[in-house]
Amino acid sequence: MHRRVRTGAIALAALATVGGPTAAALAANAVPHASAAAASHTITLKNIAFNPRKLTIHRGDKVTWVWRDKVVPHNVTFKAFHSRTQQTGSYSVRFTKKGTYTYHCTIHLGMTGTIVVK
Ligand SMILES: [Cu+2]
Repeated sequence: MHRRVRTGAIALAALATVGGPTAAALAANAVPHASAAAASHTITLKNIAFNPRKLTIHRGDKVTWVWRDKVVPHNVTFKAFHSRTQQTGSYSVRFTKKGTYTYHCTIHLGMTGTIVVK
């Protein structure tokens, strides 16, 4: 995910430079902002597991869990917040503080995950 954001910033800078000095100046300003731009990540709940189980993101990024086990109910439970127990649908959280956040499904022992926010 980090690589994708950087590529976007470089592409934007290259594109803007073609437009002339004003655009180049804008691009110079745009790069630091682009590298800090929020990204979106998806974690699936499938085969009674979170995939990926561990995800590293940046502050401000959004994570969406998507239920894919159809008949098996799951939930996403952190210390301070949690999803509903459901069989389909999704649940999204935007992480605004650095830290390591562990979570689990209260129904299935061993169904655990970690979000690392840098
Ligand atoms: Cu579960």
